Amino acid sequence: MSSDLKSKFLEVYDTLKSELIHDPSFEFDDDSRQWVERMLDYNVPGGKLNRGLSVVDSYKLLKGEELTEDELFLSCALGWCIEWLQAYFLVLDDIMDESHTRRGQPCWFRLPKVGMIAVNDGVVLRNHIPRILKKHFRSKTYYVDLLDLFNEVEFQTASGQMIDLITTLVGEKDLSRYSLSIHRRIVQYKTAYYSFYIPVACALLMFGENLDDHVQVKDVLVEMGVYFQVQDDYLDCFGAPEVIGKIGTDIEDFKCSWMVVKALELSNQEQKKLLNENYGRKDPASVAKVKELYHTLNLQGVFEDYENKTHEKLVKSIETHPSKAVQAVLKSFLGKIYKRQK
Ligand code: GPP
Ligand code: MG
Ligand code: MG
Ligand code: MG
Repeated sequence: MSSDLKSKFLEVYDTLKSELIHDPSFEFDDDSRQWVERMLDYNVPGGKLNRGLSVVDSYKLLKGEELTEDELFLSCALGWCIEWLQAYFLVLDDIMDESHTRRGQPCWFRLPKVGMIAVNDGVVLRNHIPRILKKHFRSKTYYVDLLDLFNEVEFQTASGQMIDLITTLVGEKDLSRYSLSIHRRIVQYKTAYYSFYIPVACALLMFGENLDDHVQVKDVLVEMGVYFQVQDDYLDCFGAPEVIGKIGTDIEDFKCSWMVVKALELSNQEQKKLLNENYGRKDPASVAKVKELYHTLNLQGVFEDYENKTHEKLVKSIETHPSKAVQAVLKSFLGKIYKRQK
């Protein structure tokens, strides 16, 4: 990714932000304008921007030649809609997961002045997306398809988040319910569609394609998304907080994480007992015992093996695609996440 493209991308952020805080449908005063600006700057642009930049990247690869100024702006704007979607999900996810840090700073709701105003900020972030789309895409033939795409993906993500949350219900803590198939169902919905499918789908729509003709692309991207969330589950436990920018909470939150599912698969009776007694507890001693068991079971090695095999499978499956341009889009996306440390 060229630094030129990244600075262009960030320039478009400033334009979109300025349009939103001068939206004539609301009578902004200084306080409300300042709040929105600060909220956006805190939550929208501070991540890796992989999802957003992938729209531009993918569109370029599909077109096969330099983009016009207009195409560049529009693909950046679509990329930002995905970053807005991500910000909306993360602001709310951090409340639900009782997280402490995100992108190297306190979670938005942890700021004393913010608290539960963050819930409404999540709703505001979500509502910015159709406003951006209306302003810049209303006259496009693919406008309805774009709106439909964002609606579908939001529904899928919220449904995945729902199963992520209801499988952990307090009082019913029962690890025997956790399996690889339940894990897959959760992560396919809560992560894969919004992180992997939607950026490429946006580029395809902008390129004039019909998404019904790209089921194979969708399937590969969903597989990549599952792999990405397995990495996220691994990093929650074994990642360095100063690198990933967040402190893991999956053990405390009794999450159906890939780590605990693998640990259950590999544990003997005694080790299962240790998990049952310590998984899902907030006290640091219990968390340390669970992590120690993960070490004993060599989950790092198990993960490495999974990562290598999955990468190989994904490359093979990408190479069966008839279009070289589409192959390049998928490979570029895979290259961005393979062996990621954050
Ligand atoms: C990632 O789960 C999933 C999301 C951020 C989707 C949230 C969806 C909503 C409808 C709010 P995670 O909790 O493992 O992510 P992280 O590790 O980044 O907190
Ligand atoms: Mg979370
Ligand atoms: Mg979560
Ligand atoms: Mg996580």
